[in-house]
Amino acid sequence: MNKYLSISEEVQNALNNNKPVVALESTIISHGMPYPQNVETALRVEQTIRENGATPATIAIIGGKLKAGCTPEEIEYLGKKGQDVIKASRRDLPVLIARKEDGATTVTTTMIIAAMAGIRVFATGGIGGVHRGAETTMDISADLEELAQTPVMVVCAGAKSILDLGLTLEYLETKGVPVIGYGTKELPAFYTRHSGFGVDYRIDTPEELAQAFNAKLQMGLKGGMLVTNPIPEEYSMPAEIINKAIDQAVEEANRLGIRGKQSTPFLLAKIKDITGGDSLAANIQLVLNNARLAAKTAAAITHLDK
Ligand code: PSU
Ligand code: MN
Repeated sequence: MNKYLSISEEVQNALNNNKPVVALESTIISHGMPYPQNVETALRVEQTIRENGATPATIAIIGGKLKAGCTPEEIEYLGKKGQDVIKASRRDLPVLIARKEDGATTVTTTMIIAAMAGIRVFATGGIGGVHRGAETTMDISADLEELAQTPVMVVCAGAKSILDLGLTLEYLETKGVPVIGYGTKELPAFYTRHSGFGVDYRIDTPEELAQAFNAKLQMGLKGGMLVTNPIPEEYSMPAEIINKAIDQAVEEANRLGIRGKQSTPFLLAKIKDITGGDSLAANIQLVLNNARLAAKTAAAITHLDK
């Protein structure tokens, strides 16, 4: 095992005994939600994974260690420090590790560390993608490249229209990443169940998700799989309200010249302010919903292995 990786005892025990484990990211804690809702949500998500029969492994970089399994104290620390923690993508790992710094892991780095630890399923809210206007800014999230090369299943609620959803799907197609709709043939748009874009396949059970992912691994096809799970109807937001808020946030980001890694955190915070917190409430619910599906799917994968 590489000397930079530190797997918690609980997670290591689960892995040794072929018990289901679900990875969770830490940028959603530090940069994706405000304190203290970020910490409350992170702990609730861990609890939900336990209730559904799996072991949670919140992933982060602490003091230069790649942690698979954070303690509640470490989650509180990351949540309180918020945007002062470095948002760590693939390119940030070498220097952060050499300097023994802290880092909040994005979808990209959470996948990298999960794969190093032997964890195959990861639950989050939304992934990064091709940003609107990427034809001139070239702002395309490293998350898409990671999905193309690292063998982890990512369960999310689709992508937000802060991104160009059509271009994001095209990119994933080029890179050979299967995009699955859970119980739907339409790509969910995070806060709402509908985007107007189709996905490759509809799958209705955790067992079939497990079989498809297992087939990919066994064939030796590199890369992960993206499972898009629509927000439950009762928590979804009215499309006109959320789309207006997103357009307004994107306009403001352009006006202020926000770019690069600041872009996604800025937009998320702006949308929350414009919607008076309604988007945060929806965000929390969709993450819990993804945690449930990921836990069941991780369990189904361990049954296939036997
Ligand atoms: N989308 C969300 N919440 C988040 C993120 C995206 O709804 O917290 C975070 C994730 O960590 C994701 C990252 O991997 O933003 C993407 O950032 P960028 O667009 O800079 O690649
Ligand atoms: Mn970017």
